[in-house]
Amino acid sequence: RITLLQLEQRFLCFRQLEGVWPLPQDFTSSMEQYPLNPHTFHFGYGKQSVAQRGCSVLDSAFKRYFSLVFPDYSSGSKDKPFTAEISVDHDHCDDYPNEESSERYNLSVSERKAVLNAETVWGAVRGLETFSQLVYQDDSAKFIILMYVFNTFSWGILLDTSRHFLPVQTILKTLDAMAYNKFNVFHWHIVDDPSFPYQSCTFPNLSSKGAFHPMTHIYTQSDVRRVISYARLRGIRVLPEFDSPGHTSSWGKGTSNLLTPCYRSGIPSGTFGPVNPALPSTYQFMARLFQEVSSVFPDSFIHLGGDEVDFSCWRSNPDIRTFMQKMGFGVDFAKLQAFYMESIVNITSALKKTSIVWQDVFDYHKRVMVEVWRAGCYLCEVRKVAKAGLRVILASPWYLDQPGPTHDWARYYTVWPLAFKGTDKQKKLVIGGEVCMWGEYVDATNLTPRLWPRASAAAERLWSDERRTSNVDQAFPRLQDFRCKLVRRGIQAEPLYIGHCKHEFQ
Ligand code: CP6
Repeated sequence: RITLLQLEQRFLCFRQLEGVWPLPQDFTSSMEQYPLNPHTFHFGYGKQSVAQRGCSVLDSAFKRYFSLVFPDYSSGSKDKPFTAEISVDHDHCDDYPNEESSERYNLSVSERKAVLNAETVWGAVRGLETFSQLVYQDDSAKFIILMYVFNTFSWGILLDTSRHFLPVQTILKTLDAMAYNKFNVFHWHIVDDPSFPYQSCTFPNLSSKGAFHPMTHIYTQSDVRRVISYARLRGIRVLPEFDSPGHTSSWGKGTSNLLTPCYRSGIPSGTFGPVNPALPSTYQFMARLFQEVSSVFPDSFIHLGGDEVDFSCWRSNPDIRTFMQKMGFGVDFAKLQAFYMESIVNITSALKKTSIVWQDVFDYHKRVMVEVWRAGCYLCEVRKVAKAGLRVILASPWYLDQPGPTHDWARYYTVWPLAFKGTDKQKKLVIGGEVCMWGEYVDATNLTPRLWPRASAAAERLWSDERRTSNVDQAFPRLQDFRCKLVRRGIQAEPLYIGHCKHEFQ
């Protein structure tokens, strides 16, 4: 191991810009290098900044990034020959990030001073991440000078906490890694068929009966608040999904009359299907549940699922068939499904939330934001949704849950979400991409290496200018390097290929 003194000398320089992942949209760099010393370094607010000391988002980001830049030191100095001065135009210190939050920033570094200007604190957090990646840790360093940065798309990562419970610590760790990769949405697929870990105030039986364990495998209200506030400080939105009417088996354990009883040979078989769309009590239940969910999760978006509804149980049930006759649906179960989803969308709209649904719903209901997940010609689907004037999120090319060789990263890197025929206005409707980590084969033991650095490949695709970042061979050494940085920061990202990390020698 090297001594502290040697370490200090190593922290001395900003590294070349190509060491930043995902690559900024626009930048220039000079050949200069500037020394940094943990004893004389300081993050501070610029004089013209609207936010000043006491701003929760920036105060805590300064602390985090100080330890990321100087891993073995805990605080800055009184005597400040090098200041990183951060200024923002708006004070959103107590807000949550939302779809309009600007993440633009402008960072310039010169001798004795770095200046980071952003419209919002969220942009400043992104800029601090870049700054931390510019600090060099050994001698072949070069320089960096000036850059302008903004993101192309936004969006994020889906974690599934129903197939396997993920401890809160695991979620927080993933939020750290997301911030390092500049992902800005955590799509929390919190409940599904196998278990219902969300502890509801209104319906406590949902988790006490539907979770894998009623005490240890649940997310309490305080767990959820902790996740939301941890994400907020990193500029990450938390978007909950309560998927229905399919994928709801676990909901049946703590409720009565919510799921459809399936029939065999004219009598109830004892098994249950999707949510029962024929009973008024179903909609009363959903209204109360979504009322709670929309106050617990501050984000204005809510994911309603709507995918993979199996009609066979509905078809077997005589009460459902009678209801369909009464409603004039005949034997068209898609109409029944549309009636159900419309009612749920109405409930969430009344709560002033913007609904997102899986692409299945778009086939019969063309009014809300759509997430495309099916394989095949996913750009055909993106184009259809955009043509209908609806916003769209693309997930199909970034299914990372299945085990696969890490060199799959190149497949995730060479995705072109806008490569469909359409107008500029239609392309603007593609608001983001999402990496889906479904939970069938994933729990806390393997989540991190399965996610990183493969999700990093998607991160650069979704953040950076595609003209500058289309070459896999050029990206490879940068991604290898970034993966080492993740490992150094305590994220157990798996290796891309043969090689070693520089920090292993320290
Ligand atoms: N769970 C839920 C899943 C999937 C979906 N919804 C899924 C289906 C097929 C594949 C991967 C995931 N596991 N609720 C579809 C959106 Cl290949």
